Amino acid sequence: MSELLSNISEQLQKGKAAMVETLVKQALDEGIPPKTILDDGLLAGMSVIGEKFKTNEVFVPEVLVAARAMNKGAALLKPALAAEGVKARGTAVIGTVKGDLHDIGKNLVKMMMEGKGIQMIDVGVDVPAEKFFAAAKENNAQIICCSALLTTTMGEIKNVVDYIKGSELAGKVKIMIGGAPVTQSFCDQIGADAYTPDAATASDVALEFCTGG
Ligand code: B1M
Repeated sequence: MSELLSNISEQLQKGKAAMVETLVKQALDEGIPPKTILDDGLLAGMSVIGEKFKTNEVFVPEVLVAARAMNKGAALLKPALAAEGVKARGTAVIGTVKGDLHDIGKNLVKMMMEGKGIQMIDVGVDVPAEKFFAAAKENNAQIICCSALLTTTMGEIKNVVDYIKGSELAGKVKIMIGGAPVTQSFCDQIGADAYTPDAATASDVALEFCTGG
């Protein structure tokens, strides 16, 4: 990997958004293909952050600033990537379920998934099953991601699973679930496709679903 690309990765890990922007511009000026800048610079950096987050070497604030740097760099690459015909690796709808207004974890999951090159449709908080369904249908999403932070709203995840299973999207879209009170046994019980305990693991699993792994 070129020194410039590893520098982009390192600055991203430090959350230096302005520096990442400067370096991404420089890389484009030097004629490095946008896809290479994305894969070997930005995504490489986010992947390191994801691993460190899993092992508690970095925490939520570091992930948030790294993700902001990632978004700044990615925004510069977007027109060039579109011109090159580079498509997102997949599409996922994400939201916090009905009755629940917590969105910090949901936003982290979204950022980590964006860091894997997945297009994220964020439907916000307090989201009923019908809205998850409509957004997934409209955007041809492969995944619906439900977050819940309250024991009282966990049941709403089951409503989403039941609604999708009874809809035309049954078997076509995977349902991923998470949030502090959610567990693997709850996931098994309601028939969701995957539970993950943290944002980094969620992004790994989402990429597997998108790439058919
Ligand atoms: Co609320 N709140 N809150 N709160 N709040 C909790 C969750 C609570 C545990 C606090 C407590 O009592 N100790 C408690 C829930 C108790 C329970 O149900 N067992 C609680 C309560 C009761 C409430 C209210 C009812 C309080 C009240 O009004 N009486 C109220 C409910 C409002 C509503 O939602 N209808 C309420 C309100 C709020 C605030 C608005 C003040 C604020 C939310 C601000 C916001 O989100 N914009 C808030 C906060 C901040 C918290 C705590 C302090 C922090 C939550 C958080 O953001 N954690 C929380 C106590 C705590 O956890 N210490 C608490 C950090 C975040 C990164 O973690 O979201 O778990 P988390 O995400 C993790 C993983 O869970 C996972 O990835 C993330 C990290 O990698 N993950 C997923 C999350 N979603 C995923 C989805 C996936 C995969 C992984 O796949 C799709």
